[in-house]
Amino acid sequence: MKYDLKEIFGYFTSEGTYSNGEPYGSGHIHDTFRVETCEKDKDNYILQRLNNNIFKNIPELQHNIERVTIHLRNKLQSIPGSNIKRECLSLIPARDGKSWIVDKDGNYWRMYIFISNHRSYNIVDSPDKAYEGGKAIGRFQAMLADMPGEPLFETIPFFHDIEKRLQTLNQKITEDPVGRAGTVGKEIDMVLQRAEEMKIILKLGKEGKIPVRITHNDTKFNNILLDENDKALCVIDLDTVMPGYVHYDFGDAIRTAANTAAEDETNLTKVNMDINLFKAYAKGYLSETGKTLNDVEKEYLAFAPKLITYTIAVRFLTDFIDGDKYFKIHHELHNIQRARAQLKLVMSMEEQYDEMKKIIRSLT
Ligand code: ADP
Ligand code: GN1
Ligand code: MG
Repeated sequence: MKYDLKEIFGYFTSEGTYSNGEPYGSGHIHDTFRVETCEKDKDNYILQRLNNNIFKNIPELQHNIERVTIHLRNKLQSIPGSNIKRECLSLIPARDGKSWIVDKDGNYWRMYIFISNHRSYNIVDSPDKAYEGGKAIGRFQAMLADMPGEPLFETIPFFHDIEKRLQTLNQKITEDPVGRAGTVGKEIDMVLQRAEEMKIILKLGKEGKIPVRITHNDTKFNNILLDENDKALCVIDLDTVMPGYVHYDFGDAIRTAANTAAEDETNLTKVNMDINLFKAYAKGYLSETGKTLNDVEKEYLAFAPKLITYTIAVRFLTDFIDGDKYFKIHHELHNIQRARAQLKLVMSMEEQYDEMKKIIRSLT
């Protein structure tokens, strides 16, 4: 093990004694470990080495998460029967009172209570699970709608700004730092052909037709934990909770909840959007938010999955051309494989777009 997890665990004010720590989950950004404690009646923990290459301001990032989790906890406290330790992330303070530490090598770490008996899915195989995911994100947005205070810090500026993402792609194609741009001409063409239509959400925002709300911005299905009965439990991975449009959360959730295959599937015939999973997620989501969204927000919900799937394809493609500096990869072609699968998913959504619009209309 590269890190002395026991020593790092010791910097935090945990209950229970360190027993062992192992890499955990399939996130693309941080190094995540599950720490088990010796005592059966004490919590286990998630210890994360934060990616401060991507998140440039860890104190502000952590401050956001502190504010968000305090607010969520207050809300949950007023709901009878809620289990705060499982329905909301709990940051564990370090011995100096901060919610993160810097180790002797300059690594940033934070610790959460491990949410016990959860289920996490990279691929969703039933409408019931998709529905529960929709409810979880809808409720999350609804609970944060009245968070007091200043707007949240933008942990990654222009995170879902497709105009900026396309500019970066073009810049990397020109620089071609590792000589890969020539090998992905087909994917670049597929992206450029669709560039104009993807700018509509930004345009609606600039015109004031859709409001900026507090959104999660990384609603990949494995960031939504379900309980042992596959019911909505907890939304995790709060690093990108910041001002945004609801379309970003809806789109990213559909990208993952309604994909019939893995995000990086190489057999592209397996990659499709399942319309029943789409419908179920939308139903769950709108059951919590239907009353608060305005008409324009609703009208463009069906468009959102195309936008976000396209945006993530652009980001994977850009990272491939840039020499894999951003996302964790497991082999040399991983990012281009991911980009291809996401582009195939965009095409599947395009084919079913009329049906998607009909479904949203029927639910709103
Ligand atoms: P990344 O940004 O790298 O995706 P996450 O914060 O999503 O990091 O954590 C990675 C994975 O660790 C999650 O997908 C989930 O499986 C698991 N995880 C994170 N926090 C918790 C928690 N408090 N309890 C249980 N599992 C967690
Ligand atoms: C990353 O952190 P994780 O693995 O849940 C990324 C998302 C992408 C996703 C693609 C901060 O999500 O934006 O959609 O990978 N998170 C960040 O799988 O960039
Ligand atoms: Mg994650």
